[in-house]
Amino acid sequence: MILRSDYRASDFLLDRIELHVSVEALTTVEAWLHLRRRPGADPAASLVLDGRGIELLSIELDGTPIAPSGYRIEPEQLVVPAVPDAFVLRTLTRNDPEKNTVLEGWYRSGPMLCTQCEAQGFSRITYALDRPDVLSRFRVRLEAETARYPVLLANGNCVESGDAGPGRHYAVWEDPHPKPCYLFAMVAGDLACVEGRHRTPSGRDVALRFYVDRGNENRVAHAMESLRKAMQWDESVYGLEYDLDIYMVVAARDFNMGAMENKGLNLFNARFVLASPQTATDVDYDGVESVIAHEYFHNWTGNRVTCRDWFQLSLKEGLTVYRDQCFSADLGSRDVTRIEHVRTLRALQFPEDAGPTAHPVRPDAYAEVNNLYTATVYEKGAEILRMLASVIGEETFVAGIGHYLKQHDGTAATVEDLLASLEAVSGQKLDGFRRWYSQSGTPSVEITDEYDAAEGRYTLRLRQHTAPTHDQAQKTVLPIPLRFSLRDDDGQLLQLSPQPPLMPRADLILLEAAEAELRFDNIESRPTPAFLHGFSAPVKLQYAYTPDALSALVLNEEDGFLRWEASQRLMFDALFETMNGEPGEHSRMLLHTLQVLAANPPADKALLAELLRLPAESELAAQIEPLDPHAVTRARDGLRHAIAQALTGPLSVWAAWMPTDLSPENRARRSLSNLALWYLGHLNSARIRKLALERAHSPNMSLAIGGLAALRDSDSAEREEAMDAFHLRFRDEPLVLDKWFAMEAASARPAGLERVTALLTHPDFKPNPNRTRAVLGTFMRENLRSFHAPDGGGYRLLATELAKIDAGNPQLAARLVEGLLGWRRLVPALGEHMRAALEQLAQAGPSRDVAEKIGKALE
Ligand code: B3K
Ligand code: ZN
Repeated sequence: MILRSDYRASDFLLDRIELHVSVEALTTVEAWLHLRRRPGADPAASLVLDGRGIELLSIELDGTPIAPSGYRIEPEQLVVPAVPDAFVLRTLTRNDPEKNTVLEGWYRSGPMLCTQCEAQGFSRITYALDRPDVLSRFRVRLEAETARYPVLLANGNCVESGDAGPGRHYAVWEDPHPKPCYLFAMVAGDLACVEGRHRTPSGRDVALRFYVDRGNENRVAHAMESLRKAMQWDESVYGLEYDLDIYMVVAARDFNMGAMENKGLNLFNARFVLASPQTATDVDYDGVESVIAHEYFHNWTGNRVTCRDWFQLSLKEGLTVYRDQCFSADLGSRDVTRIEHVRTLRALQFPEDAGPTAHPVRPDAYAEVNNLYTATVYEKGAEILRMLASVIGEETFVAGIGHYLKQHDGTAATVEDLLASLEAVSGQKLDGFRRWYSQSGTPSVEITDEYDAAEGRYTLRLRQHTAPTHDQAQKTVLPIPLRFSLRDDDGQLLQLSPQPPLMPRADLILLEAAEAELRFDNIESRPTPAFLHGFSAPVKLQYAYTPDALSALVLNEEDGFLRWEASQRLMFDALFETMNGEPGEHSRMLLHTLQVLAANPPADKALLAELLRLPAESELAAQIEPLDPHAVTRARDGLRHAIAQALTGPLSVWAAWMPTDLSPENRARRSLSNLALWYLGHLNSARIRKLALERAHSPNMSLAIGGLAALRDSDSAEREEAMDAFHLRFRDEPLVLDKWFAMEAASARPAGLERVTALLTHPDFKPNPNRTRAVLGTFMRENLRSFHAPDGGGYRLLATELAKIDAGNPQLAARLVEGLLGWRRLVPALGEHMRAALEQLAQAGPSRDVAEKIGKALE
C-alpha cells in the first residue's frame, strides 16, 4: 500500500533528460539523466530509479561504466549507491513494444508505436524518477525506418531531422517547458496529418496538427473546430494562452481510456477525434468536443501546474473536468449539459461512494496507482469546485485560479495550494471545503418545512447526514450550498432578504452545521419551495414534494435542471409504485404531467427530450437498493409502454422528424425524435417497425442508431434486417462496428448469454479496449436481464473473460471488474452468485489492479 502520509520529496532532482530512441525489432533507449542531490536531502541516500519490464544493457556515471557490483536491479527499481551530488547517469535499455499488451509505456497501435506514461508508464521506457514532482527538460532523438514510420513526434518543437543511414531517418524534439515524465510522449508511425492554425490574442500563430490513420483525414474537422473553440474559451474566460508553437493530437486505435494530455502532443482514443455525420452520433460529437477541450485545458491545469503526488490527482482532474463542463455549458444548452453531468455523477460516482471502493476525492492510500482514476476524483472533484465557485462567485473563482496558476507555475502543487489561492483572492475562509476532499460518502440533506398562518411565518428545518462508508466509519459535517427559491400561490418568486451566515444570498442557503433552521416572516400564504437549483451540491436531497408540486416543477419551473429532477422523481415514484403493486396515483400523475408537457413543450427540444426520457436501467440500478434487477426492468418496460400509449399522438409527430444537418436545433430535434421512436417501439406496431427500419438505413449516424435502438429488443424481421444491413455497411469501420457490437450486447432479447458469447467469438470481434468495452462493458451495464441471469451465468461469463483480459491488460480488466463489485446491493439470491464469481476471479491470480478492487469488495 502507498500512503499519502508517507510522502517525501525526492532525494534527487532531474533537471534534464536526453533520450536517443532507436526503433528496430526491439526499441533501444539511450538516456542521459542530469541528476543532482536535492538541497537538504540525505547526503548518503542512494539513487533509486524506477524501471519496469525493461532490460538494462549498460550503465555509466559521468562517462565511466559502473561495474555490476556498483548497482542493483530490483523488480521495479535500479539502485545506485554512493553517487556524487551532481552527475550524469547514462543508461542503455531495451524494450519490446510489440509485446506490450498493457498499453502503458511504449506500445504498438495499428500503424504506429506510441506512448502512454501517466501514471507511471515512463519507467517502462527507461529508468527514471517516475513521480510527478520531479520536473525535467526533455530532448529526444527518435530514429526509425523511414518507409514504415515516416512520422516521428515528441513533445515541444522539432529542432532537427534528417537521414540516419540506409532506409532510416530521425527527428530531434525539444520541449522548453520542464515537465514530469508522465507528460512525456513520442510517436513513430505511418499517419496522415491534417493541419489547421490558431492565432492567440497576443498574436502568436499556433500550428494545430491532427495525426490520424490514412483515409480518416475527412473526419477531423469537428475535432479541429472543437480545439479552436477550447483555445478561444480559455483565452477569453481564464485569460490563458497556449505556450508552444505546435499543438499535436494523435488518434490511436488502441487506448485504455479517453485521451492523454501530454505536453504539446496529446494522444487520443480515436473515438474522441474522428467524427463525420455518417459515422458519429450527436452524442459522439459532444464527446469529441469535451474530451478535446479537457485535454487542452490540462495544458494549464495539470501541465504548467502539476500534482505533487498522485493523491492530489483531483487537483488537476477535478479542476479540468470543472473547466470542461463550464466550456460545454457555455457552448451548448446550459440546462441539458448540467443534466447530463448530474446523470453521470449519479450513475457512476454515487454508487462508488456507497460501495466497497469508496474513497475521498483526495484518497489516503492505494495499491495500484491506476485505480485512482475514479469518478470520485474526477466528477466529485469537479463538484467541489463548482460549490466553491457558487459560494465565492464565479468571477472570483476564475481570479483565484489565475492566482494559483501564477503562484505555482512550473511546479507541482497540492490541493491546499489551490484552496489557499481561492481564500487569498476571495478573502473567505474555506476550511470546510477541505473536508469535502478528505471525507468519502454522499451526504443526505433532509428538509422539512412548516407554515404558521396566524404568524405569517414560514420555517425551513435542514439536517445533514453522511452515512458511514466502506473506508470511513466516522463522518463530520460539510458546508453544503443549497440554492433554493420560494414561490407564492400565483407561482411568483418571493423576494427574500439574505440572512447571513446561514443564508448569505437571497437564493442560497449555506448549511454548515448538522442542523439549521431558517425563518421567513410576513409570508401571506404557504409558499412552494424548490431546492438544489442547477444541482448546487452533490448530495441526496430529501424533501417531501407532493406529486402536484413535482408536476408543477416539471411544467413551470425556470431552472431546467429542477424541471428534469422533478420529472425524474415522478418517474422513480411511478416505478416504485409498479414494482410494489399496481400503477396508481404516481403513475397517473406522471402520465398526466407528460401529456400536459407534450401539449405545451418548451422551446428547447433537447430539454424536452430529457424531461420525457426514462432513467436508463443502469441509472435505476445505481439508485435502488436492495436491487432486484428483474423487477426494475419489468417496471421500466411497463412504464415505457404506458408512456408510449398515453402520448402516442405527440410521439408519432416527433418520431416522423428525420433532420440530418448538424445545427443545434436539428440535433435537439433528433434527440427528441429518437426518443419518441424508442417509446413507440414498444407498441408492437408494424408501422413503427417500418419507420425504425427506414431510419436505421439513414446516412445520418444519430438517426441510424435511433432506428436500431427502437428495434433493439424486438424479435422481428425488421430488427434482423436493420442489424444485418448495419453490420454489412460498417464492417470495415472499427469505431462504427463497435456500435453494432454494443447494440447486440445490450439487447434484452432472450438467450442473451448465448448471444454475448457468440459476439466474443464473432469473426469480426478483433479485441482491443474499445471493442471489449463495447461488448462486455455494455453487457454488464446495459443488459440487466442477461447480466443478472438468475443462475449467475452472466457474472461467471464476465469473470471468465476478465481473467483472460487481466493477463494482458490489467487496466482494462480493472475497469470492467467494477460490474462485479456491488454484490452486497443485490437481492441475496443474485448477490451470492456475484460474490462467487468474484471469488472465482480472485483465485485466478489477478493483477494488482484487479486484486485491489476485488479485495475491497470481498472484505
Ligand atoms: N490524465 C489522463 C488519464 C490518465 C489515466 C492513467 N491511467 C486523461 C485525462 O484525465 O485527461
Ligand atoms: Zn484529465
